[in-house]
Order: sequence, then structure tokens, then C-alpha cells
Amino acid sequence: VPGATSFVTTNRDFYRIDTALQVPRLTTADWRLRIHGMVDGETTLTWDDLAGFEVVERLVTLTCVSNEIGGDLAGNARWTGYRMSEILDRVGVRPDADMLLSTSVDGFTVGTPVAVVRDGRDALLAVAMNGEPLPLEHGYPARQVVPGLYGYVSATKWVVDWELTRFDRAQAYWTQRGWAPQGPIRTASRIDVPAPFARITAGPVVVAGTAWAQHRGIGRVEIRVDGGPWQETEPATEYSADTWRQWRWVWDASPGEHRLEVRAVDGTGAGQDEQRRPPVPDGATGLHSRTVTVG
Ligand SMILES: Nc1nc2c(c(=O)[nH]1)N[C@H]1C(S)=C(S)[C@@H](COP(=O)(O)O)O[C@H]1N2
Ligand SMILES: [Mo]
Repeated sequence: VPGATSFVTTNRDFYRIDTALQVPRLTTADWRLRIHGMVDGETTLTWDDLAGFEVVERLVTLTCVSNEIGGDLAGNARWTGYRMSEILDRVGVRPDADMLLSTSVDGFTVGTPVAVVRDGRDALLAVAMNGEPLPLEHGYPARQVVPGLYGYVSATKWVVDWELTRFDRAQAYWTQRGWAPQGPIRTASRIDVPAPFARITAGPVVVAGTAWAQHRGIGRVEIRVDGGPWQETEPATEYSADTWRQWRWVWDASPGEHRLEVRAVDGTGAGQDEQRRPPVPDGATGLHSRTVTVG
């Protein structure tokens, strides 16, 4: 569909969110990952040590908790790296550690539930994005990608330190500033075409967009016009539960001003939360709508 969001986001188009005034410049020779805290044996991994782990490549959609309904702080890339769980197994996590507190070379911190990292999903220490080394602004040389969690609790860029600790002992950067300690991604759907306040010709009009509920997947996407009955859209084949899903719907548009609204149901059958709430403290909820004029 012309104008629709492409399934894979290019590195150039991928949104960027971080607190770095200057992008850290680490070399692979300087890079270390120190792993300590509630572990059986403290370890420091070098870049060359990573070759001892299995390489995996996964498409995962990343989303920012500060994304407004209908916003574009989400992107889908092919990440290459190593399973965080395999690295943790190597050091041996103590059973009472429930938080992986990761720190970037510039001091930014993230608290991720150990249980999520180890539940079998593809939580990666990623070193490449869409077949290229990570761009500097996306975390070169290594960053985390955890399907299903907002970036502020999972996606540490320029990561150099892992401390195994507990949620009742430690707080990460954004939690200290009022955001929730836990940040599972909320089900969201977005209309991408027609454009906001577009003027379109009456007759068949293709409406298209994307929807995401990482690690639960998208079951279906529905649309309604002017508050009328919800109608099922045609979703693209699901790539995996960890990626967003495109959808389209052909509308027989009649002249006048119309309001289109979209909602999604996740792979577990749970509907999108329709109540309008701001992004703070754990992600915006509500439905995306678009008003268009048909002539
Ligand atoms: N070092 C560092 N990593 C970080 C952040 C940051 O501020 N500093 N922001 C996080 C947030 S809030 C998000 S949404 C993702 C965004 O990743 P991207 O810039 O590659 O899209 O990075 C996460 N990792
Ligand atoms: Mo974010």
C-alpha cells in the first residue's frame, strides 16, 4: 500500500531515543561487559569472548514507552547477536536475583526482569542491525533488545555492565524519574494511510496501518467509521509474535468528513485498552483516529 509503513525499518529511518548529549564512541577493542552482583562467578567479557556464544538473528519491533497514541517511536529491525540467557547461564544467576541492572558506558541504567530474559524469548545482546554493525546512535558496539518490553526497561545501548540485583534494592534511570519499574509493551494500533486531514475521492479507498503487541502477537485489527460498527481488516501474514503486523482495509468512502478509528486484539485474545491515558508512567492507552475529507 503506497504510503504505508514498511515492515522492516531501515537504520536511517529508525527512531532514536536516549539521554546521550554526545553519542558514545566505543571501539570493539575497548568494549567490555562486566557481569557481577548476585552471580556464582563474576566475569568480564571482551569482544572476542562473544564468539563463544551462538549467533542468532531475529526480527524484533522496538517501542518507546513515551510514544503517544498514533506516534512513530516504534521500529522493526533485524538484530544479530547473542542470547542474553546463554550469557547469564554461563555466570550462574543466584535464584533470588530478579533484576538485571544494565549500565551503558555513559552511565544510563535499565532494570530488566531476569525472569523475562530467561523465559525462552529471544532477548539479545545485539551487535548488528539490519545486517550492518550497530550504528553509533543505536548502541555500537553492543546493545540489548528484549521482545515485549519498552526500551527504557530493556534496550540498553552501549551496554558495558550487568549487575544481578533485586527490584527491591535497585532503581534504574527512568524509574527514579517517575516511570514504572516494569514496562511490558501495551497493545497498540495505528492508521498510516490516508494521511491526517487528507482530501480523498469518494469510492474505494485503501486504509492501512500497523499494530503491535510484542511477544503476544496481533490476533486481529478492526476499524470503524464515524463511531459505526467495528469491521475486520485484512492483516498481513504474521512474521512472529515479536514483530508488528501490517493491515489494510478497503473502505467505500462516501462524500463528507469522516473519522476512522482503529483497535487491535492481541494473540491471547485480549483487546487493546481503549481508555485514553498519557504515556507516563507505563505507556499510553487509547485508540488512534484519523479524520479525512471525502469529496
Ligand atoms: N544508553 C542508553 N540506552 C538506551 C536509552 C538511553 O537513554 N541510553 N534509551 C532507551 C529507550 S527509552 C529506548 S525507547 C531505546 C531506543 O532505542 P533506539 O534509539 O535504538 O531506537 O533505547 C533505550 N536504550
Ligand atoms: Mo523509550
